[in-house]
Amino acid sequence: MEDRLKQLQAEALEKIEQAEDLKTLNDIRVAYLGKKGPITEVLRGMGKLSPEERPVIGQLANDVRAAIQVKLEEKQEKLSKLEVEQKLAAETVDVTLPGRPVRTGNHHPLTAVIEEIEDLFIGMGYTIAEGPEVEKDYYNFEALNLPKGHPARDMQDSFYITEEILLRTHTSPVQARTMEKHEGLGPVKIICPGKVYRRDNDDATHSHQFMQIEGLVVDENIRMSDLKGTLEVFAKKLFGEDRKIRLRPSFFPFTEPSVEVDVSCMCGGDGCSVCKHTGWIEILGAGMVHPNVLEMAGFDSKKYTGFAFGMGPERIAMLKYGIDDIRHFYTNDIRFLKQFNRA
Ligand code: 2NL
Repeated sequence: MEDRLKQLQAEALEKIEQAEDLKTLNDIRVAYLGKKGPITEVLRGMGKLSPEERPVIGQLANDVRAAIQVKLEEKQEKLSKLEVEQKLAAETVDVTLPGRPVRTGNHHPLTAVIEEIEDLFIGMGYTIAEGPEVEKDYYNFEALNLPKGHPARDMQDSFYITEEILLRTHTSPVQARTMEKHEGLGPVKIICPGKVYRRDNDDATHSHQFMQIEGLVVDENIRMSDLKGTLEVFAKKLFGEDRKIRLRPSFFPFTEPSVEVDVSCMCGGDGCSVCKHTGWIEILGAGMVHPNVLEMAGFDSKKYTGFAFGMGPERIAMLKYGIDDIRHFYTNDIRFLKQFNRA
């Protein structure tokens, strides 16, 4: 029995020495020291021994158990440490690596330009007005001094829903509706941004769907000089304080007189491809609201006068950012869109 115990001790210590992980170590503990283990078995069989042998074997069995226990604890500590070290080595983080950049979105360049223009006019006391894209012939044409059969209608061919309902060809119907709501009482001072539609063939500078921003001021004593001063402030704020504007006579059915408005080119008049060597770039159309338009909207044209202007944000954005094809705004190429990240 003595030999058996010594053999068990040697065997257990050897296995413990060779254990490579905590699970194996626990298996060894259960196998040798557990209730069904060989040492417990030896102790149970003590009754069969002679009284002289009993204390000797008892002592030895306890010593063997203690020796195995001590060895187990030593090895467990070693393996635990090793496990932590391996874990740390595997999870090493290089804190000096640069972080991943945070990806942020940005406004569409058209939205950015429209909002910039809106803010500029809000700063001059205007409010923003919006209206339907599916519009009545009356508000899109008739109320703007374009009766049925008027030749100027040909320039703004639309998409028709019915004979009397169409997709608006400009944002002017929003202004006509707003004036009507005022019931002949000024002042009206609004900016109307929105989507408009025209039957047209798409190319680098034309689109059947595009954006427009129109402005309208109606009050007593509104004069051409008010229009000119307003547009001068607008052009300088949008393109730079060193820019000038110039008005050329033009025609629109809803304004009289009508003007075409140019901003001086950034080339300073030396001549470049943007201004086609003229030193001037056309940016919008404008004029004094036609008395017929005021009267149809319920204003007394002897008491009230007004000015109005209209521009295309696509064209403004193309000039501001040097974009060469209007279709870039609608085709959603992320490489194009990402370039217009405002600070
Ligand atoms: C252009 C020209 C213009 C207007 C729009 C307007 C609206 C009302 C009354 C009178 Cl309700 N006028 N709008 C006036 C002149 C020019 O737009 O070239 N737009 C892109």
